[in-house]
Amino acid sequence: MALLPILRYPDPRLHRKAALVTEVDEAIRKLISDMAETMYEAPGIGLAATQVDVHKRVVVIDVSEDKSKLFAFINPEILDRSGEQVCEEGCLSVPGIYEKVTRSERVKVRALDPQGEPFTLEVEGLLAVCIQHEIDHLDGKVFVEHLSQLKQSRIKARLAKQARITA
Ligand code: GNR
Ligand code: NI
Repeated sequence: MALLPILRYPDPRLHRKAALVTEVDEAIRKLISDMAETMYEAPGIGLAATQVDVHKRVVVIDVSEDKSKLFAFINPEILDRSGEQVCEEGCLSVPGIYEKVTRSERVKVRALDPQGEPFTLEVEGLLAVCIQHEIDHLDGKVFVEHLSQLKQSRIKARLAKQARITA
């Protein structure tokens, strides 16, 4: 197990598009276990490989209260979506910033599990928000890019100021 450093917005590496995993092997299982440890330690409810500078389509999520329901998604795809919900989102790559984002209320996801077996899952609520947020990361998109240009510039200014204070 290992803790992995998390990239911070506006790092250009957060905008890379992650590649499909072609073989689910020990290296991918090790990545999943390191990502889970990093997510729990942060703490966060999800983490995409892009955020730890690994540009492969791998996501971990645990939205349970007691951190007992870990999901791993390899090559996740949204097959179907319906409804709308607004959730105040945060991101481990954009620390201290919370903004409302509108996303689908329900999504049907297909992915491979850590054994390389395909599965589909229908989810709603926070788990659905989180899967959409993580798949965006794999496509090089950070949640603030759902906001207006004005909000994005304000967030960049706020983060730059924070960075000067903590430097
Ligand atoms: O920890 C996280 N919390 C969160 C809250 C609302 C909507 C999405 C998220 S995901 C975030 C962890 C993260 O940055 N995942 O990429
Ligand atoms: Ni995020």
